Amino acid sequence: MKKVITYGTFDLIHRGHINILKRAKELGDHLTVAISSDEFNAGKGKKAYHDFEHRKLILEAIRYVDEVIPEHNWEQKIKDVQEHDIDVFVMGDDWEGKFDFLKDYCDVVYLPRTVGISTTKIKEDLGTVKDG
Ligand code: C2G
Repeated sequence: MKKVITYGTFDLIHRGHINILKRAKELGDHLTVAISSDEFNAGKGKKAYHDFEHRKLILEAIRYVDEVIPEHNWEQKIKDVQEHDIDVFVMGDDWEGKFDFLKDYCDVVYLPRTVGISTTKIKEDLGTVKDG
């Protein structure tokens, strides 16, 4: 079984998230999503609208997602790849090159971002405060 993993906040789920989850799943047979904890998000300077449990609930309902695990820090990726027997690591290409250190442990694939949509754009369009 070919296992794929991807990481993210996945707040206010939109077609950009769905596209990358769909395409990540197409690269294997099983997709694990590591979803950022609220504390880790604070470290990324992000405040998600939906808290961790709510974002996890939504991700688990998406047909392309087989397993959801928490992302607590930047350092856990190698351990996650080893412990979950991951073959392919996938991220949007806004992260191009940032996770190449994982090439010693699995395939690393950066996929083009979906243009024209983002959680920040949704918040701005709704007139809530921009969260950076
Ligand atoms: N994404 C995309 N197209 C968009 C928006 C997001 O392809 N229009 C992708 C991002 O490239 C990322 C995933 O969707 O691969 C999740 O995006 P975010 O929830 O914004 O996650 P991020 O803040 O990039 O956190 O350790 C990695 C971090 O947790 C990634």
